[in-house]
Amino acid sequence: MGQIVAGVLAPHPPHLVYAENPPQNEPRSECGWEVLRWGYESLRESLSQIDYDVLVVQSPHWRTYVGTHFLGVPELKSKSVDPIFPNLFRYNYDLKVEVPLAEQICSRAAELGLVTKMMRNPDFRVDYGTIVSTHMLQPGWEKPIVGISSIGAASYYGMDVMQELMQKLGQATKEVIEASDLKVVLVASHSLSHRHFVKEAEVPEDMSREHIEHHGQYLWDMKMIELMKAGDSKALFDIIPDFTEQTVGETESGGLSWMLSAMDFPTVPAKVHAYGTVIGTGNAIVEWRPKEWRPSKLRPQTSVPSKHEDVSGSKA
Ligand code: 2X7
Ligand code: FE2
Repeated sequence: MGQIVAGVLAPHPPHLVYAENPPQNEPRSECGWEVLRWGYESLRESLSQIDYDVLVVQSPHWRTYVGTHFLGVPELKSKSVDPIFPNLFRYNYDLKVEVPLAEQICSRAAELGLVTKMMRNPDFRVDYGTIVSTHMLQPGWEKPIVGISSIGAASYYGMDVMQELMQKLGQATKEVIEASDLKVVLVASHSLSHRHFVKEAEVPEDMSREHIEHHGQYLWDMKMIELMKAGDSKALFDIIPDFTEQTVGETESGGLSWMLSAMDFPTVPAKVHAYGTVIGTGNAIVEWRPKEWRPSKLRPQTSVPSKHEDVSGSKA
């Protein structure tokens, strides 16, 4: 019987791949963002202890405006260049897609009322969000992926509409995986708070320049992490619209909402492998094992950050 064996929050700043100097990426770095890279190392070690067949990755940087799209070509090979940071990320990828699983999630989501579409263009350029998260999880690209786009519903309609859509997409994902014979790791590829610097340091990996862009967004990130560690997924899901508004959160893409829904709102505590900033954004590397970990004794505080709660007027 198929199963979601883990869900991970796996942020995709291209800086992390740049700092690792893998053979696939052209630019070279001296160092950088070690806490996050070591967090990915710890997550890889953890995932290496479980048996899984496929990574299902949802990315904010494959933005579709009409419906949710799914990669529908068995092999995709090209160069991915980050449009904002071409100096850091020019990555040659060669990946495999688990098309039948993608097709089934696509159909089931449509039955539940979502607009969906399979992407069949063999020359399609895969976005850097999908590539960075997948690379950091498995630099050797051993397992195939299912790639899911992020619909622009949060900006078209609002976060509440997005939450509803992601709840349904999560339900479709869960039903299809459980009816399959596959063991799956879900990947929500995004940062948490997303206010960022508008000027890059002369040496991008100069860590004396790296810090959170705004203290208020840091407090919101900590609130989210506290709920993850407490295993309170329902409260976490409910706070996502406010979090997104206050921190210009990349949660706007729906990845975390989709993943929590697909995991049926786990009450087990999540394991936080790392938290760190990249050009001022907040990034957490987090793992849920829906079935294995015991419920947390940690109780979250009920209030959201108070002293610095309103960060909406800040300079981002
Ligand atoms: O896409 C990103 C991101 N989410 C965070 C930080 C830096 C760059 O790119
Ligand atoms: Fe991003």
